[in-house]
Amino acid sequence: MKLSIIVPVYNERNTIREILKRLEEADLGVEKEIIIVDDYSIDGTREIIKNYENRHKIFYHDRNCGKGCALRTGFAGLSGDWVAIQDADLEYDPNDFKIMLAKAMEPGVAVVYGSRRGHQNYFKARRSSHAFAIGGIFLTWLTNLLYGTNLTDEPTCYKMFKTELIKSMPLMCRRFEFCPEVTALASLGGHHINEIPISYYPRHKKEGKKIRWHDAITAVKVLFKYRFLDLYSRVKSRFIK
Ligand SMILES: Nc1nc2c(ncn2[C@@H]2O[C@H](COP(=O)(O)OP(=O)(O)O)[C@@H](O)[C@H]2O)c(=O)[nH]1
Ligand SMILES: [Mg+2]
Repeated sequence: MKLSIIVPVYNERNTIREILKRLEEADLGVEKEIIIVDDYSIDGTREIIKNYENRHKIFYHDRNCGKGCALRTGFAGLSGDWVAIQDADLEYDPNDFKIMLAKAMEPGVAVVYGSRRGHQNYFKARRSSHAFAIGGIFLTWLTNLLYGTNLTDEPTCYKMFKTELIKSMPLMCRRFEFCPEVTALASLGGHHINEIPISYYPRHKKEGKKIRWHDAITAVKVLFKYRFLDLYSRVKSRFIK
């Protein structure tokens, strides 16, 4: 069993060293492959990452394209049996991959999400704005409504997939709409999304958080788009011969 961990990075010079250290030190009980995708950072992050070239696989984009683009670059270049996503900030704890992997190893499982909902920090107002928490709850509710899922945290970064599943998905996302797109495609493909409780240490906009309210609107559009494309193709296959 080998786990590929993709780290999409854009202007994270304050946290990139620490998150790579935590990833390297995490004892997950399986072989790890760390893949860093630098999305044309211009704050000195790229120069820091260059020091890791002999230890990890690194891809450099020649223009800023978005987190979704960076993830797709990573998926194309991975060699593990499973893949996980690790943001380049310190909001998540790589040791939590271990409990997610335990679930991943159960027979028939292809998707595991780490859920932040039960963690004490999810609503911690001082560091994270409430808007992110409420936006996340709304997107999770909408996902459950449209896809009949029973999720507690859809927009979590900690998503883990069997490599053959993620490689089979026709992903088109460029920015943060990776989350709703991959959730929609997994559910429509009939895959149960397993959730495991994880920890969470939210950061504030001032500390570099880049996601914005309009990303939630894009997420809503993507959730509707895949639901209705699916309905349309079902109706078409039934009535239009
Ligand atoms: N590759 C890439 N990554 C990005 C971009 N914008 C943000 N990220 C990364 O995506 C991750 C999540 O960003 P963040 O603002 O913390 O949003 P979160 O999804 O709410 O945690 C971080 O690792 C960022 O460096 C981008 O344009 N390109
Ligand atoms: Mg983050």
